[in-house]
Amino acid sequence: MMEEEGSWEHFFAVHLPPTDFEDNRSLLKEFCERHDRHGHKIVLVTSGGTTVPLEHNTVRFVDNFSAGKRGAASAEYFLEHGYAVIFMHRQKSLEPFTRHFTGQKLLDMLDIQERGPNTTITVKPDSVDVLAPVLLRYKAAHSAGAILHVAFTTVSEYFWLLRAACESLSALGPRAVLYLAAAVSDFYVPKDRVPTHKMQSGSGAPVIQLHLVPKMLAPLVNLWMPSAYVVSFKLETDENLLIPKARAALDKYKHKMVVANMLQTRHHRVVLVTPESSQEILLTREEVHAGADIESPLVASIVQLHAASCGSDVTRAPLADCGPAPPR
Ligand code: 9Z3
Repeated sequence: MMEEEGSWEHFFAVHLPPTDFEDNRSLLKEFCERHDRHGHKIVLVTSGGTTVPLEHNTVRFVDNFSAGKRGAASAEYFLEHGYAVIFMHRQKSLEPFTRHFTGQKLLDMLDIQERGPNTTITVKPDSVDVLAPVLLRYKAAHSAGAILHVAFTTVSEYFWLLRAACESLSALGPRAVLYLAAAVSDFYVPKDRVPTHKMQSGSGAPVIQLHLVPKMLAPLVNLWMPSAYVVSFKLETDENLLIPKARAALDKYKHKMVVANMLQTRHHRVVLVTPESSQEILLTREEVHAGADIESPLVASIVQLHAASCGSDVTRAPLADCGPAPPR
């Protein structure tokens, strides 16, 4: 069958799966089957930006701003609410738990007593209060096998993983939540227009034409995950477009919710747009100053709406009952 150019079917027909795809597919399958057997809820959290390679042997690529804070923080809050989490993230973007100790923060918390072969490293007393709660939550999540990390870099790797995750998650029906916080490129260079080798400046200034990425939300909602609780995100830089575009996406794809946010204020203001309502979540200046995460009230609201949409008996067993952690 010849797929129409620009369609999602054509995208998958033209772009080969990533080299580690089968490994990730098996991990996703095992994770979903294990949690499904226990009647758990699973959320797929996508996080970070995708790249668009400009050469097959990639030296240069188009990227975007996303640091992955939204996804990494949200994954932690979903775990607290008893969800198993598939954390599908851009390689090297922020990750749950370690996000608290980026840059020099971790090393600043440590002391070293140099005594040759008996050298010891200890956590500074005033840092134990910061490190201990995060470490406890990290250990609990991993020993319960409650979180699975899978990583992508390019937009095509993202789509292959997304479809594989949906394939394994669909068995959970309404117990599955999709929380699509990754900043996925809207534009890309189709495979057959990408040169094999590094572009040479001697050939003059390149003219690069970007094409539209197919809208994967359509097959995702209609074909891959018709019973799941699907939450997409809408990012804008013009406030006037924000809510109208979020509503337009809901009307078009008929999923459960769009979380609307502005680039500049995304870490202290979001608007939850559903077919029935709009709810703004705002952090105060003091909360922002104290390091509060907006993802805490955001995830709490989504968890409540998810429970209401699929009945309160969706979780039959606590997460701790769920087998050993898969190897990372
Ligand atoms: C978001 O809107 C996320 O909230 C952010 C989080 C990417 C802004 P950070 O990673 O930022 O914490 O730095 N994600 C979706 C953005 C997006 O690309 N949406 C597209 C659109 O708005 C496709 S649905 O059209």
